[in-house]
Amino acid sequence: MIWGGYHPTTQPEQTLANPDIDIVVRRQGELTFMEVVERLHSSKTLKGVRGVSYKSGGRIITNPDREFTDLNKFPPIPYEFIDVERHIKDYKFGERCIDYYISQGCASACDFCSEPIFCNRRWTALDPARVVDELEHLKATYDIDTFMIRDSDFFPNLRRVKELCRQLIEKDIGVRLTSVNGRMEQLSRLDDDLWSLARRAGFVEVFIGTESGYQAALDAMNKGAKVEQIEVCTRQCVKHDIDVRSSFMVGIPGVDAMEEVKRIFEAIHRMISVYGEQERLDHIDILLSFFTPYPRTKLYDTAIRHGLAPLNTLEEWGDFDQFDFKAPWMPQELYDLVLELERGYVVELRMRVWRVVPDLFGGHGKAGGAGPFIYTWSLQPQQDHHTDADSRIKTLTRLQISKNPGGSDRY
Ligand code: B12
Ligand code: SF4
Repeated sequence: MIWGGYHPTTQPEQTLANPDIDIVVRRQGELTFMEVVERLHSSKTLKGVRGVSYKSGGRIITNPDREFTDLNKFPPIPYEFIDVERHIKDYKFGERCIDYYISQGCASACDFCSEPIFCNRRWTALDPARVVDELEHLKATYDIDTFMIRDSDFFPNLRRVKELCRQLIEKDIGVRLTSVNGRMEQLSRLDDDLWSLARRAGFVEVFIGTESGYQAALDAMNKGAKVEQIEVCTRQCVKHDIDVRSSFMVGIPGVDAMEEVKRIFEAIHRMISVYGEQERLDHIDILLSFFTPYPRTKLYDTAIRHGLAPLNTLEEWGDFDQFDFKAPWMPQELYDLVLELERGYVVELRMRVWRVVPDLFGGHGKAGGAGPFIYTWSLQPQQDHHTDADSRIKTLTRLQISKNPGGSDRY
């Protein structure tokens, strides 16, 4: 059995310790997998095949890495061999949306992320002409109207971004590009011309890995971003009619968890408010999740120092809760609060926050109490005399989490 992808790449020996797995293809799979298949097909050994780890004579052999390869050297994806229809989904911008990637890798080095380990901080992107031809082909052949871009970081090379935009505008193929991933620090520096060019080219949504509204947490994860940049990016997006999807992560080891949660909620509130002020709440999507350690990342080591039990086998990693990981350093009350918001508030965001939040917190303007702190989430119309639903949505929420010195829930 052959495995590839992020986990086997970062933990080849551990993966191969599983008796059912024979070969691990590390990093980019295209050339390595092809060579492996050719060798196996002609009953040859894997000796010298770069980028593989494998079992031989009861030992695990790790061949040297393969050079990170320019995506343009790979042949186009042969869509005719797959059932494309199965991969088409509807998304808020269109009914026939498919995942697509334009680049691979990332030059940054966030300490929670597997990407820098996977690609050694290298980055490669398809040539704009090839992208446009392929999108045009997919639209013509399968009637695709929306492409969800799955790159880890789309924006490092602005010359390419501009060229792609120009070609998309020129060909006018009428497709939308959504969830285009950019780093906050980089997006906050893009000028109006580029935002407007991107919008005209069909970029209707960006994905911002905001991660936190707490500077100490951003620094602890080596994000290279500043809290102030959150609002800069959001305002640029709203100005240029581009939707935002933004992910936040709670539970970074080594930072003050209470302060972290509080600042994250404040940042979410500010982002939502930017869209709320324009009555454009349907154009922002917030994803809130818990920090989850991944193998060989710096924050995995930090997590161990803060009480995480080490994960030593593939089976342990397989059983590890990747979705609602309750870190040992995360106070239960804060964990429950975030879970509540993650499950109720965030999921329901597009359905009008103001309807959901009071249910969670016990009614309009009312405070809920939990353990050693209290939290208040209230809906405050911008002007008191406005009582209709839309004006309430405008300002949405005001969240306060503070220590409840008495531990009482009378508030
Ligand atoms: C799209 C995506 C998703 C989608 C999946 C949609 C779908 N139906 O495929 C969704 C949103 C559901 C998702 C969910 C999750 N994801 Co995700 N996801 C991605 C993303 C953005 C793109 C994946 C992709 O298609 N890339 C394009 C392909 C071509 O690249 P690739 O998958 O790496 O494959 C190449 C090589 O790895 C190798 N290869 C891969 N598989 C195989 C297999 C064989 C046999 C061989 C030979 C080679 C090989 O060859 C390929 C070509 O070079 C990546 C980040 C990224 N940009 O890659 C994260 C990523 C894979 N996800 C990640 C994570 C953590 C998750 C979640 C756990 C998050 C969460 N807590 O909810 C869940 C887990 C879901 C699950 N059930 O497993 C991490 C994985 C980290 C790790 N160490 O494992 C990544 C790397 C993001 C990150 N930087 O942290 N994800
Ligand atoms: S989180 Fe994003 S920017 Fe940071 S290293 Fe990973 S892919 Fe790159």
